Amino acid sequence: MNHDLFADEVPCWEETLCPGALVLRGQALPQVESLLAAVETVVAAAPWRHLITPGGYRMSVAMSNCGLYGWVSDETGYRYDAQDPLSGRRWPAMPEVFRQLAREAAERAGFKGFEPDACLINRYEVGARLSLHQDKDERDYGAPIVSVSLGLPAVFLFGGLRRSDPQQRVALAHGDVVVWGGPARLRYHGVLALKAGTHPLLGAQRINLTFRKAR
Ligand code: MD6
Ligand code: FE
Repeated sequence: MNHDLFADEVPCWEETLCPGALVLRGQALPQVESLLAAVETVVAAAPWRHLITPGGYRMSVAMSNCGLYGWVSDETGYRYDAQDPLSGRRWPAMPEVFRQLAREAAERAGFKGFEPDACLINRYEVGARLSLHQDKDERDYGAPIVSVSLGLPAVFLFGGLRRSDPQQRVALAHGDVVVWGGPARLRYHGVLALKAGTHPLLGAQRINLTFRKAR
């Protein structure tokens, strides 16, 4: 752990999970109000929905997207799509405050020049979870993923390159940012069922923004 008091951006704790994966504790805190306002704007145009997995299950996490591409799932599989299947229109543009935060966090983790073209927005209500998976629908694994946690805390499961590898449990709190790339890019990960609680800004939910370079 390294207390980064002298960086010229936000002072925050950096925790390395493994080579290529870093938690930036509190990195998003200064922008929280604009981030939440931007989430509202996005979901006004592309409302929360529970996607269906290729196996036919309804996901407990509700999702939306912004940017050039959105991550979607249906009976035919997972994919990035330039259109919101609910409206047939393009996804809302990526808010500048999103893009800036993603770039700064990536740079801080050693990935300079990150240009996300997709932001998946996840909403967890109490009991919602995300089972162990790899992020592998993107074309270029050279770009990292940047993940921002807002609202109620959650336990992030962080495994290895095989599904059966042991997992670390990482508590992610409001304002924490995880950057994930290089040798860690294809590690399995998931989120345990959200525990009941009330966050002062978000109430009984957790919102996660994950930025990717999809194409
Ligand atoms: C979440 N995050 O935290 C879900 N993927 O709600 C992810 O699936 C994820 O946080 C890749 C890298 C970081 C992540
Ligand atoms: Fe993921």
